[in-house]
Amino acid sequence: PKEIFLKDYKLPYYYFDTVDLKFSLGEEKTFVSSKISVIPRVEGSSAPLVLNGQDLNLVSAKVNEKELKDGDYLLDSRHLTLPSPPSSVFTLEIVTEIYPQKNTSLEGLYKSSGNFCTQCEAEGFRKITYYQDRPDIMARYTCRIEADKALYPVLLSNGNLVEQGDLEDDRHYALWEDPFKKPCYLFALVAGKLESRDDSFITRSGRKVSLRIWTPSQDLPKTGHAMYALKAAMKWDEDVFGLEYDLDLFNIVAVPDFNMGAMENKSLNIFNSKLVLASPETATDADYAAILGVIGHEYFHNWTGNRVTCRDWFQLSLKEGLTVFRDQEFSSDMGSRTVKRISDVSKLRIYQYPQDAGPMAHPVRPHSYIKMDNFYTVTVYEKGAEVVRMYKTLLGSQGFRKGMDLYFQRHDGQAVTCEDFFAAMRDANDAEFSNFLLWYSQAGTPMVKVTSSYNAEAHTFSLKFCQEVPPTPGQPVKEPMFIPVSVGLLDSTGKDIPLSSVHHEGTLQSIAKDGQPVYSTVLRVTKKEEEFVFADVHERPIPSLLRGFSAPIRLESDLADSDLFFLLAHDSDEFNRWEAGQVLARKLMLTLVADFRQKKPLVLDPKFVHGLGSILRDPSLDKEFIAKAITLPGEGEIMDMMDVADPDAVYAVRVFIRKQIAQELKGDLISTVENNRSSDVYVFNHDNMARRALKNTALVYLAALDDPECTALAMHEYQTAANMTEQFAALAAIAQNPTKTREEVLADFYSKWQHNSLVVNKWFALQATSDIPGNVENVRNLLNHPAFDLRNPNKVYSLIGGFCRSPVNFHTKDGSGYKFLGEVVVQLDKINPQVASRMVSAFSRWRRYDKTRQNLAKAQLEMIMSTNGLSENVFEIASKSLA
Ligand code: HT7
Ligand code: ZN
Repeated sequence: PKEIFLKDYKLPYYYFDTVDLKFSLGEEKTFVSSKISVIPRVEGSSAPLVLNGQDLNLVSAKVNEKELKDGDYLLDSRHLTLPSPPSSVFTLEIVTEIYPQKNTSLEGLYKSSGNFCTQCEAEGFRKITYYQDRPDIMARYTCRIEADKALYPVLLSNGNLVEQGDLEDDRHYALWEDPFKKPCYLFALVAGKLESRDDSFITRSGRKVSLRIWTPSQDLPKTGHAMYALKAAMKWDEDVFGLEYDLDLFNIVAVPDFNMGAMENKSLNIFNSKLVLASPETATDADYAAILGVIGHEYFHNWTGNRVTCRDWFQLSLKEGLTVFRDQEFSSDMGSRTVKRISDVSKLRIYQYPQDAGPMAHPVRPHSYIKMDNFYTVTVYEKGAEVVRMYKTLLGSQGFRKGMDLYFQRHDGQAVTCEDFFAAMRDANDAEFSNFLLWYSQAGTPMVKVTSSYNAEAHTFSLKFCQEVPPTPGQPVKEPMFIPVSVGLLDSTGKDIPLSSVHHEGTLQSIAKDGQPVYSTVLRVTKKEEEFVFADVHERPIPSLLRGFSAPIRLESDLADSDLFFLLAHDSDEFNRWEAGQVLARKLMLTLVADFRQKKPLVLDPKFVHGLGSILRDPSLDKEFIAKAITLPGEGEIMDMMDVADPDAVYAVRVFIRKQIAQELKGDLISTVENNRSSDVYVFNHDNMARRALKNTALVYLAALDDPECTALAMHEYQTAANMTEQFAALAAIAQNPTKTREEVLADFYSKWQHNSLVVNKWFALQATSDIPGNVENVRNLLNHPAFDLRNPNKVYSLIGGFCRSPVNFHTKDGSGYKFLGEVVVQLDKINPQVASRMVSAFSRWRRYDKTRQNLAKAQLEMIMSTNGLSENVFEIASKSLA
């Protein structure tokens, strides 16, 4: 397979001005006609016009209405080339025949539950017609759809509906016109039996926008939350960024078969149903929160992605990092900022840090790819969002907004690069931070060591930073990064000390602003080694470092455990209170893992239990914060910190600590459950979600004890739960232990929910991620369960993806977990390469384990590589994992 490089980017030789599409949808095949007005970039150019195409049957091609004959064009399995097209504006007409019914890749035009839909990002439009399938080709589209009227009463595409009517043979048509120029990856079409929930939004300039959410009729009652989220997102973007919606209609369609979460097609967002449908009985608080975030995300793309798009796919983070940042801020404003930040940072640590330290490590802007689909990663999305957040940290809210305004002013309607975004931020603020751009080009998580010292005579407090960016594939040597480190200093009573000034490289910089005291400041760490000395510090302070997680780094400080306990109890930065607890927990777990490996008896530090107990009992704290603060770091995070990851030891230690905490805080945990029961009415707001989160966390701790009292309590919560959040948490609590009750409750849950496929997916995931001994066989059996379907990505993500997250069963020492995954990947690759390559990624960290496990995992990767007809998607991940 061919690797594509950023350095090879060339402007296109031809632009497309208008594109008129016509789809004639049929039961066996579909005809697609396109009429494109082509403009040579340079008048008189004699360059060939190369169009991408895949799995297409070419029916005809015309240039300026003249049919092309065999020698007029070249056709191979991936391209249609016109060797010498006209040298000035011309019309190109192409007709292709495609087979959406057979398209299991869910890319291009395909069928889902009897309805037609499209997915064109990144390079799926080439499966519909021959086209220059690259985002810098922006054109104005019309789309005429013709289909059987009874089977497909609803016909949707981008923009405005300009005409519709009946045709012969019980068919009908609709003509859509999108007034905005767009790249083809934003094209969409939907045809099917759907109904809509209708609402409207009045923009701040007084325009009425019709909002429609389309689903099969039986699901319509579950679209209320999605509509609420959409309207909230529209209002938020106006309030926070001054960005208004630009058409009179906004459609969302929910489909059950979708490779990712959702797609921001212009005015016709297509969503995975799990991110639209919710009712208190069937969806958890986490589902409700995800719907809010993703509806927001796709809506925000209308400006960051659609109005201003990417020049090429290497710039993906330009739209994705920025839009993730925007959806994170939106969710923060709609709920608790601290809790949202904790969740986002946890996600980064659990998923992105391992990627940054493994064979698939790549910069936020990758340098090359074989298959672009493989670069829709946590690095491009979540680390990319952290990069955007750092602009805001450095420039302040107002400075960031000025940068955004300038970005839209300069680039509306264009396809641009990450440098263009950087330049807008810089120029709007007269800022000087050129080596900030390294965040786009250097992979790897910077490691920053901090040492502190207090000078009681000079009343100064020094922080010395030393940074190192680890080598990553293709980047053995790194330059120092520009790292914003937000810092506060606590006095002995736990209050923030006012910061007056700091010495840095021979200058004394004032921190206080306009005579007002300042309690947090952002240090700009830009060198390999650097010292900052705070002046006027009249007692030895405890530093609160990297407040709010101001940069995506690994920070190692010389703080003693007593300092961390102090920060846990007092830091005004709530994120850092949580973080202090996590640092303590990580240290403790690593020590116990070492003890376990040396067969020493495990003893839990009573100070740690005491610290958690104080948090649990503190009525002044937000309940969701408490839930997060008493949750231990996951196994993956601890394994990540070991020279050789030992899943069995980490798992055993985590279970030991959890049981110990449950035992020692049993009384508090029981009252936490009892005092936080819900009323019958489900309310989606922070206070109610926080209460449920705390209750569920306490219940899971208690059930770990596997004693009759706690099991009875969990059963009671399961049976009396009035919503899925509590019912599922009680089920998960009970399912921790390999008992008969577990089997009974799992069976009961399935029989209750067997007709709701989204709930059944939760049931699959719960069993797949389970740590109960010997679960590989169980999961293997579930592959044959009547409700399982390898063609449905949600089912695969629940069962197979869930299984790969189980620290003990996936990594079973006999290799049965790896063998299972290897076999599934080979089977799945023939159906859906995008999903298969997501699954094969679970092998990518095989070198982190002991020799026995390494050999077993490697053997599976080699088996996959030797499979005939392997997709480029899986090839890229498997080969890079082995390299
Ligand atoms: N921009 C969307 C990306 C997407 C996608 C990419 C590859 C394959 C299938 C896909 N479905 C959606 C989603 C987003 O980030 O908003
Ligand atoms: Zn996105």
